[in-house]
Amino acid sequence: MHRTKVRVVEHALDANNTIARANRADFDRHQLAVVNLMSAPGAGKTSLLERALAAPLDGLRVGVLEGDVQGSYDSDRLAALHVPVAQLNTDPGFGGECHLDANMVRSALPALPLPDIDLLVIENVGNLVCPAEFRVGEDARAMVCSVTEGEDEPMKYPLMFRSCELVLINKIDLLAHLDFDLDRFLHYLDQVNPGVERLLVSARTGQGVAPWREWLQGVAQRNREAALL
Ligand SMILES: Nc1nc2c(ncn2[C@@H]2O[C@H](COP(=O)(O)OP(=O)(O)OP(=O)(O)O)[C@@H](O)[C@H]2O)c(=O)[nH]1
Ligand SMILES: [Mg+2]
Repeated sequence: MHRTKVRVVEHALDANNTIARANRADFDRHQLAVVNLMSAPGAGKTSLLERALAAPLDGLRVGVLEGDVQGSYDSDRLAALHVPVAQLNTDPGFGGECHLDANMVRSALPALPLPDIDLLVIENVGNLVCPAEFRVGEDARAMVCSVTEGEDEPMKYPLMFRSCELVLINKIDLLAHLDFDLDRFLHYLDQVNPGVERLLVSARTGQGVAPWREWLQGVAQRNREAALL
């Protein structure tokens, strides 16, 4: 019984990876760099995107794919910045999934002007477990962990922290009001993903937004260089 269950999960992930490769091929055809942005609910993904995209990103044309269980709150916020945004709801079509998978992303691609975008940021559904398991064809993964979540998060959700190239430690403006032990958090982070790039940021004050924007530009630059090889 247990073995059957494991096999079903493996098949589901295999099927997902096949579609993720098809997404990747489409992204490559359009020379599109793609970032998968993940976090627990409310850690600050949309706020940090609003900050990053408030001014043009060094000639880059950016699009956003918003993943939420329901509603268009986040895509409405980002559309106000005049970037192309598509909203993907996992509730009506997919039964309220707690993550985006490659097929959901694929279904939303026609809603985005792919030939006119250089960088696509996918804001995943707020969750620290399932989104880490499903590749969607992205070039890079970034996650937000806010200081209100507690310093032991890397030890409790290691796959998420391990599968990202960048960890944004957000709401740093609140540090003075919390017991959060930043050194201990960084120690745990290095235990699960040694040396992973990390940025101390605050979407409230703007601290760390400049290097966050540079990181996004770096992903697009890397993609352009790879296309030339
Ligand atoms: N003090 C403080 N509050 C923040 C910061 N970043 C975000 N918030 C607040 O945290 C709440 C959630 O922020 P969002 O940006 O919507 O978080 P999210 O990760 O996109 O949330 P979901 O999409 O629901 O998963 C909002 O009330 C923000 O104003 C920050 O750096 N400092
Ligand atoms: Mg959001």
